[in-house]
Amino acid sequence: MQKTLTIIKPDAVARCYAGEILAQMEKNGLVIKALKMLKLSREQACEFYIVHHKRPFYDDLTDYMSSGPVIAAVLEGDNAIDKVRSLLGATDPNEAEAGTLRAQFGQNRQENAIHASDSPESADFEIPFIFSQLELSNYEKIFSN
Ligand code: 3AN
Repeated sequence: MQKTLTIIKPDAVARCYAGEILAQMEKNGLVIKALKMLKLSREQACEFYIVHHKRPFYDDLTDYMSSGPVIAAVLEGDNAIDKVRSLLGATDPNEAEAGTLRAQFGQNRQENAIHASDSPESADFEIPFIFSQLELSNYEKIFSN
């Protein structure tokens, strides 16, 4: 079992696609282990995307990711990181395979509906960046009662 972080981005939350996106994740065998809505500050978005700080789109990306509420989830499943990445499809929704989440719900290369960790190292950085230890242990606590 592997965990990954996914963030439903501001455009997809504003356009009311969050429920449908999470439903498709669940239908594909992923289990929601933690979930919340939050608004990233500009500084938090910059830190979250620090690996991209030299890319030309970094300022636009961090402005956009801090522009409105997002919904973050920790998803668990067999091979969850690669599985979620293939459900997402290519970065550019116009290049994403039909049926992928970005092809269905993304608008353009930046407003592409969903973020997901791209490696175990990214997941190890991203999950505790967004969720506290307490939030991460809630699922086990709730189901053990
Ligand atoms: P992915 O999210 O598919 O792994 P990355 O890691 O290359 O893509 O880029 C991170 C985020 O930066 C993307 N999800 C997208 O929102 C944005 N992005 C990537 N490439 C571009 C681009 N050429 N122009 C604007 N935004 C981009």
